[in-house]
Amino acid sequence: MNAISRRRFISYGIASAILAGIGGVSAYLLLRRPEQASDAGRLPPGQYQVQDLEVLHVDGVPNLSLDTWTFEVNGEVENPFKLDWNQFKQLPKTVSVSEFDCVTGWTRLDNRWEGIRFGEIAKLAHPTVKAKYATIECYGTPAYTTSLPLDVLMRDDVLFAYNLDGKPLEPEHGGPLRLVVPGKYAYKSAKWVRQVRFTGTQELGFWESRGYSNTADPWTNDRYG
Ligand SMILES: Nc1nc2c(c(=O)[nH]1)N[C@H]1C(S)=C(S)[C@@H](COP(=O)(O)O)O[C@H]1N2
Ligand SMILES: [Mo]
Repeated sequence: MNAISRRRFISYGIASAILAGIGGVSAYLLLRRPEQASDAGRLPPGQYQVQDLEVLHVDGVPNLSLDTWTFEVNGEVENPFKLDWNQFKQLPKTVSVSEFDCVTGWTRLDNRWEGIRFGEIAKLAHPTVKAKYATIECYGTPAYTTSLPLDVLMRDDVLFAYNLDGKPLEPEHGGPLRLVVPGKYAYKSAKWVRQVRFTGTQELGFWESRGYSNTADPWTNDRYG
């Protein structure tokens, strides 16, 4: 090795050592989570972080059997339909990681939902030109409802979810199937979904008709209607 190439060899060596150092530091920064301090900036205004979803609903957990469970789509659509559990599970599935913000103040970050996008359901149903919203109706007493504009429901991260963090959704969290609408307070994320009805005007859901915001955006602290 002559003097020049040795010098070049040494400076390459130093450069790669520096790059490896930077790589190591950024890997450390990335892997260091979860940590309260670094997660604080990820919480919407007025929210605090919880490690597990709380269990919150207005009445008892409905006792649902997959043998008799059905999922119905109707209203302002050209192709109303009804699926049983096996048919529903054959739709193209997807995974989406998102935060979950209850209007009472708690937020769980990084929920890994698996299910069927609302968009897949709309594709099968063919909404009419009049359709602008959908009302989600649930199993249970009272039959909980919520409604959202189709432009929100068509987002890629809006799912009818049956798995959470790799496990079948527990009945108290809406199993077998719940809606998940990231970026809206969780009263929009209806548990025990039974029916999707497309509508031309927006209906008021259970909490929305009791004073909670119909737009429900956690990032603007949009809690009350
Ligand atoms: N069917 C139904 N869905 C519901 C509710 C409810 O009372 N009934 N409560 C909503 C509210 S206010 C919240 S915060 C979340 C709570 O979901 P979790 O119990 O899985 O945490 O469910 C939402 N979906
Ligand atoms: Mo909530």
